[in-house]
Amino acid sequence: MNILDELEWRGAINQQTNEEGLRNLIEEEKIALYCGIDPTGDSMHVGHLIPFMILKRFQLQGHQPVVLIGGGTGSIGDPSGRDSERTLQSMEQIQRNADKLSDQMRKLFRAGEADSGIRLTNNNNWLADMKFLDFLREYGKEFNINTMLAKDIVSSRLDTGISFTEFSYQIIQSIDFLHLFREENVQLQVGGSDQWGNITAGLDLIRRKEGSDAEAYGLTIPLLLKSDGTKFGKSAGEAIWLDPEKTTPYEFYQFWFNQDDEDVDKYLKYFTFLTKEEIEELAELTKTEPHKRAAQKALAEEMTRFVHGQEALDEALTISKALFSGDVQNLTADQIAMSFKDVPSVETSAGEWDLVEFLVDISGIESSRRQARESIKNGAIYLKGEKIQDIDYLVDSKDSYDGRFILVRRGRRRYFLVHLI
Ligand code: 545
Repeated sequence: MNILDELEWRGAINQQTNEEGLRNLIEEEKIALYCGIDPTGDSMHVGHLIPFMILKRFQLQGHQPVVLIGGGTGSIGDPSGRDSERTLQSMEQIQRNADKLSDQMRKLFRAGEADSGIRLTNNNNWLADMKFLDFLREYGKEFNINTMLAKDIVSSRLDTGISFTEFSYQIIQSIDFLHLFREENVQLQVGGSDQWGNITAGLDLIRRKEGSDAEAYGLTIPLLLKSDGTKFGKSAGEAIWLDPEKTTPYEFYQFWFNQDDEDVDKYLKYFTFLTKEEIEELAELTKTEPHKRAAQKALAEEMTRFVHGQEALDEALTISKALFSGDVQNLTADQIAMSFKDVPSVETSAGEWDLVEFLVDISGIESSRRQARESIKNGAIYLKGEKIQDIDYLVDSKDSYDGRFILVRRGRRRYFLVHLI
């Protein structure tokens, strides 16, 4: 299947600047394409992943992907999709974030390995030393204020206000596209639908500088919504991060595994590299034997393997199995150590506590005594797999595994580990 037809089938195209032009170009030759990310945070979450997976899909068809880390643009911050001005971050913070994001990208795309071919670049390289008068003479002159004001990114902020700094953001992202077009032969920029204004601004700049027949294109992907209309990518209000320190591989696995039947087919198309045939087969299984959750299992396995690797996936599967059987009483201390090494944990010296104290002060599982008492009464607290509803219960080494760990469960599947030292 042609890459654009494939993206269409996967539901991964929102808007294109010139569908026919891009189609013809791709039929004739292999192209270079890019997507950028600003180091305004220290990790991607699952929502950021999609455009980069599209780069990967192009790569699998022989095209050349370029991942741009926005060390320069990130020092300003994209106003897209925000209703208020950002606070500037320190250059040191941005640099730290950029390093982390670069590592994440390298890991994801196995940069450096023979088959990867992904190029990483940082726009700080060409933006940082640009002189202000050069900026105004070379680029500012090409931008029409009325056009800039009409972009959603800016027009949506005219009521609440936007600084000259954030207003200028679209110019610097445009300079990137022009730079990569000139220096790396990049002819396509991909991004989320919030990037449409920045991408088209870049195309305008390329045409003004390189002539109206310069061949460059833009493609955006749709904002992903769940079938219930809420935003995709959060679990219990928390973002699902790619950084294993922020979202453990086990939690990551569970996030995908817990998707609804209504959504799972869409996500398999959108996120995985499974083929059309494989995905259609899984969709059929969701209809005929939904209780087996074969599609969710495939989705969770594919995604965990892609982001964290096979070993982390195996670990997540081991933990899931133990937790779903509920049979944690019979696990050994060593098995607990292995299976629960990814769940939140604290250390404390051995002792004897009343349950409320244990939940609030020792483990920090509950944020207040009132909340702790409520959880206990509601039957949400389990020690070593057993529900404890006695407010006066005394917690001590009898509740532990070999005096080494106390395993607490809160609600259906939140586990915590207290290490006794
Ligand atoms: C900068 C310079 C360029 C090209 C692109 C950029 C970045 C772009 C932007 N993108 C978003 C982003 O989020 C911050 C992540 C923090 C870890 O702001 N101006 O950097 C997101 N992007 C991925 C998708 C997006 C977008 O990285 O495009 O739509 C989210 O899905 O919001 O030359």
